[in-house]
Amino acid sequence: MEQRKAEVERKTKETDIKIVLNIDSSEKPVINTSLPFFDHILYSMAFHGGFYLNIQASGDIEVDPHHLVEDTGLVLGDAFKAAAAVSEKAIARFGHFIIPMDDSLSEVTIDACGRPYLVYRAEYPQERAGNFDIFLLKEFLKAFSDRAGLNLHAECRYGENSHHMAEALFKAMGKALAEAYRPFDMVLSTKGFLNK
Ligand SMILES: [Mn+2]
Repeated sequence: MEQRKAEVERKTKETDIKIVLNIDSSEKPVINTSLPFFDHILYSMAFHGGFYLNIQASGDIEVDPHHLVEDTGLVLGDAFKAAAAVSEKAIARFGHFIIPMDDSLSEVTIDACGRPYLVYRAEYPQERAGNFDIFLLKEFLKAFSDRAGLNLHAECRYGENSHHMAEALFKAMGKALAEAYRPFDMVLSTKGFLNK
């Protein structure tokens, strides 16, 4: 099977983002968003998902990191869509993982069906991880699921530490993505096709 790779660039007045994704390579990820905690969890996601991800992102974070975080989600969603389209082969479609991290337990369930829908549940005890506004993760997940065409259920079930909760969530997302995009021998739809 041809490797499912994509390179997507998006430049606006607010942000400049370049992402290279290879679903079929476990080469070490390289993440530079200028937001250290965001880098940390995106790295964990790709590393544990076993896919190659290179993100080079910059933007008007002095205004508010909101633009950068949301736009990174948009471009990553586009990258998954484009990379998956490289191969005609069907995918497993569903992925589910629950990951603990000390006090925290987080869960991600994915249907890579082409129809976006996000359910996100997280009650973080601290508003920040490092100096990162933890509430921005919702913007990322929404943008990502919209553009990748994922039904994404992301839930931090419980935890005492926002860093652990988010990190466990992104590890679970990496593993669930890897499972959902695993090549599969038949198209898993009773309609006979998926518009991935
Ligand atoms: Mn950590």
